[in-house]
Amino acid sequence: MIKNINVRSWVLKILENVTTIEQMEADTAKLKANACAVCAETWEDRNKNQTPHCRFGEDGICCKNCSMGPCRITPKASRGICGADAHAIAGRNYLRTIAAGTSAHSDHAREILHVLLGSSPEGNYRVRDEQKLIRLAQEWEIPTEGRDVYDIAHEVAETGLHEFGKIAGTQRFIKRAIPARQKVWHDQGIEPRAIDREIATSLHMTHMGNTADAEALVRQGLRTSLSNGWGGSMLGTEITDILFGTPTVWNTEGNLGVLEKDMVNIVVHGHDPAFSEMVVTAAEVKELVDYSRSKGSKGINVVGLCCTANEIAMRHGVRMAGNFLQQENAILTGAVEMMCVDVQCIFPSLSSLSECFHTKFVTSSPIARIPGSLYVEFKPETAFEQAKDLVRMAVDNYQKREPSRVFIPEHKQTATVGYPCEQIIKHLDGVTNSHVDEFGSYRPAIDAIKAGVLRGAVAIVGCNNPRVRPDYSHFEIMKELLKNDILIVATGCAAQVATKAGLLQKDAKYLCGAGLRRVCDLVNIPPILHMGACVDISRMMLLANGIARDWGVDTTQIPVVGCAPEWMSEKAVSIANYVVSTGLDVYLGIEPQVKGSSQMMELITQGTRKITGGGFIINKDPHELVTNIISGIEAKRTALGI
Ligand code: NFS
Ligand code: SF4
Repeated sequence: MIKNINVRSWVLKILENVTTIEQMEADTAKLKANACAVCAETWEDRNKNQTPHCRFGEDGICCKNCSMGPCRITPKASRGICGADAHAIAGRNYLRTIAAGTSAHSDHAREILHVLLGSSPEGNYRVRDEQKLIRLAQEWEIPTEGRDVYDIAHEVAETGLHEFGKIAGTQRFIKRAIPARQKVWHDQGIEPRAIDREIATSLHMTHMGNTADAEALVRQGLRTSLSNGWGGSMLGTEITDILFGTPTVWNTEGNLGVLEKDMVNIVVHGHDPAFSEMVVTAAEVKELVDYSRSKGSKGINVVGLCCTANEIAMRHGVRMAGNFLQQENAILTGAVEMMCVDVQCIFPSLSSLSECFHTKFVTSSPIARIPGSLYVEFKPETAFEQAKDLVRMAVDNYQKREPSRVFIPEHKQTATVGYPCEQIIKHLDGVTNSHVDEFGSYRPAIDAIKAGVLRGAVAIVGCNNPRVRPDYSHFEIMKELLKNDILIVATGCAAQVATKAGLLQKDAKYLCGAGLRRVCDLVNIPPILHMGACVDISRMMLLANGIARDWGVDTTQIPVVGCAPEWMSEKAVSIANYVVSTGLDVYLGIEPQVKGSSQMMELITQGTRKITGGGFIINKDPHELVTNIISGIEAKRTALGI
């Protein structure tokens, strides 16, 4: 009884401590006033101008794949000029989306592989996780005995780069999957070959005059997505860990309140940690910190945005300023001296918005050139010097800050982050004497699921999106799952919603059902495990695979599902497809743009189940979606007889 009263008072305390969506929205509204004061336009204004959206685009039934078109499917015109129907057009558009998403994640991995290829003991980039390097070399049968670490690193990098264009064979990482999954992929003809080949094949198939069969397009989509999830993204994650260290648990903070009134604020935004890691290191150089003090500031404050934030939070505890739809808000605080971006999810609007303030907007990659930005092409050989120059430039800019325009919202939350598979296993090992093999074991978690203490797990991933109330769906779904004893693993901008709300604190266990709360206590974890950036959804695939392996069942049987309540990018479509290919159901809060084809809708919600065992469940209402998730998890439990 006494215990219950304690729990209740803790629940009240944590509820008081949670930052609500309304509070986040109030901050955004105040920042919007800052925008109006300088006549700046934000995504809210542009969203209004774009609404209602073009229905043909929304339904996926506009084709501009040749210059006889564009063709649109209407009640009067059921086919394009070449005869392609709604199913062919929607299917082709969908496959192109997957190919683009795959290319983004995989090209990011390629860049990181080149950095590893150029790494050296005296250079800017070194091997930080030797153990992981050796393990990967052994997995790939690269000799390691008596060899120099950098010789091994360079051969691993070359071997990784061959995954993009290999002449024959399939992705090396698919051998990591349990045999049952490998068999599904083989039997269904969706084993991923060279990454670039799957992307090129997708573009070829969707060229005018090629595949018009929706199912064939969906199958190639699964295959291409697998070359991402069990290819490019997995490479990105592994090589990043080798170069910058496998993430460990850190206490950090998140939301715009991490910007400091009296410090030089530098925001790093994007995805490729090769750039942001250097900026973080440069900002710690004593000479530059002293220089910043000589300019009247209290020091240099580097914070992250979007997936870059996740990468550096998990490796250095660097604080996170926010997620996707907060990128303009960061500049609107008037307190950002410099925003440095690399690739992906960067609004081109940041450049004109920065001009309304003193902010320097720096682009660094030939992949993401934006007019009006200061372009400093980042090169691994000169990276550290370039980063120091940028930090110095940011310091010089501090005195140009206009104090009357500064508004830093006070909200920020503490967060415990950094749970890659290695950390999850380490924490589970801490509570059990069960047999643990070389790669560790998920058996304690499985036992908790079998006993019903934990009902299952949900991977909540993806962006936020103006199509719905930003962050709201994430927040509502997370709270409800926790109450229902369902553990959450999160990445990307979804993980940052949890950060901002305060749900990544260990005390968030008081919002959980009694079972999950006990697990959090025993294992000493928060109820939402931050697993990293979106490329790290490959970690989630290994997690699901490991659970299935230790359970002795196929991935499609375990009570683990994916959920992307507010996804927006092409990358997200590729991810959703490789999660489905891995056998898991994916719950979506935003409809994929294929509604104009009944065949495509049937294929993505039902058809893929016959191919991989997984499929999409789509529901625009977050409360209904979470009910769908819970019943989906319970149905998996029933089928397993637990
Ligand atoms: Ni993911 Fe990262 Fe965020 Fe969405 Fe963009 S930052 S790779 S795509 S918006 S979660
Ligand atoms: Fe129209 Fe066919 Fe050309 Fe597409 S490929 S634009 S449907 S003619």
